[in-house]
Amino acid sequence: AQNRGKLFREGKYAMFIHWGIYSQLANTWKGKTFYGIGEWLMNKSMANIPVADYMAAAGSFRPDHFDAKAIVQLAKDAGMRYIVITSKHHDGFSMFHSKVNSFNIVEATDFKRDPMIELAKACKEGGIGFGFYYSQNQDWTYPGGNGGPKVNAAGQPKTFDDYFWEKCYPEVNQITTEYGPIELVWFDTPGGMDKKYAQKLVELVHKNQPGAFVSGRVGHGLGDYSTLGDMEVPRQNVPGLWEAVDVTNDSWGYAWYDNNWKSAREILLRTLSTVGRGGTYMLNVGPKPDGTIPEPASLALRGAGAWIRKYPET
Ligand code: JFZ
Repeated sequence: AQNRGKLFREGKYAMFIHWGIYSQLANTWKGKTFYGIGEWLMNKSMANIPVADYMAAAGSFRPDHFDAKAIVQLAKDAGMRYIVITSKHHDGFSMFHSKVNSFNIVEATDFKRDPMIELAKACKEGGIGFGFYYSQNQDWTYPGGNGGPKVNAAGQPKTFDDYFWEKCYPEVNQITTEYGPIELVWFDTPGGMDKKYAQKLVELVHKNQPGAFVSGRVGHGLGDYSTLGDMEVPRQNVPGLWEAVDVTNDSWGYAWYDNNWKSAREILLRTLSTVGRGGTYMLNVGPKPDGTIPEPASLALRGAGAWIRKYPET
């Protein structure tokens, strides 16, 4: 479609949000702090949390101060044109009211709200775009997902194909039909996922959302654009349609000790370094356990935004 990925192509600057149960845990488990990217906390490489224990931790997820309008206002003040948020990360927790996975924010927490409905609505009202991150290959809690249990609760073997058709495909169908028009689906870490699965996802997104892009990390060269390595800001020109993804501090998901905040000036320079070379810059914020954006991040975003918004596109 001619208008596919309009805001990606024209907007040039987006907010990325990594938010999940891991935000609540903030890189601690059983009183111990782990150092690394927060959304990987349960992984073997970090706290190595058993699936049942991690799933039980959803019960304490209570981001009561989550305010979709405030986040949209922040993105607008920053000069950003759309927001992309984790609908499901590698931990398999659905941050929306999933129809196929009860390990979701409405059914497995006391919070009970579907924040994606709130955010989609706030973006629409605020006149900015919206999109979803979805971890299609890695799923560490659903039987058959890459990195997940190999058997179900009844001890029966489960394959990737089972995971794909029972969870991944229906969830991607849901996020591309129930939250209004979206800008893109940001798939990630394709690993060894078979091409036939990537093809199914690309077809599904393009069918349900003719205006939406599919990120390059769907794999097999099937995406609509490419993404540089994480936190990499180019110092040379890069060909094609591409983006750089970056963080306001060091971790995507909230980590309590991570105070390595970029200044407004650094954010501005990194935005210019990307946009000036023809790319789109997507910059991450990680909500705190209460659901609000850390103050140093919002200060820096607004500082850079004050300059960016002085020069509106004509
Ligand atoms: C992935 C995720 O594993 C991570 O948790 C986060 O969501 C990030 C945005 O994406 O990590 C990657 C994926 C690709 C590269 C590096 C880290 N890469 O291509 O350099």
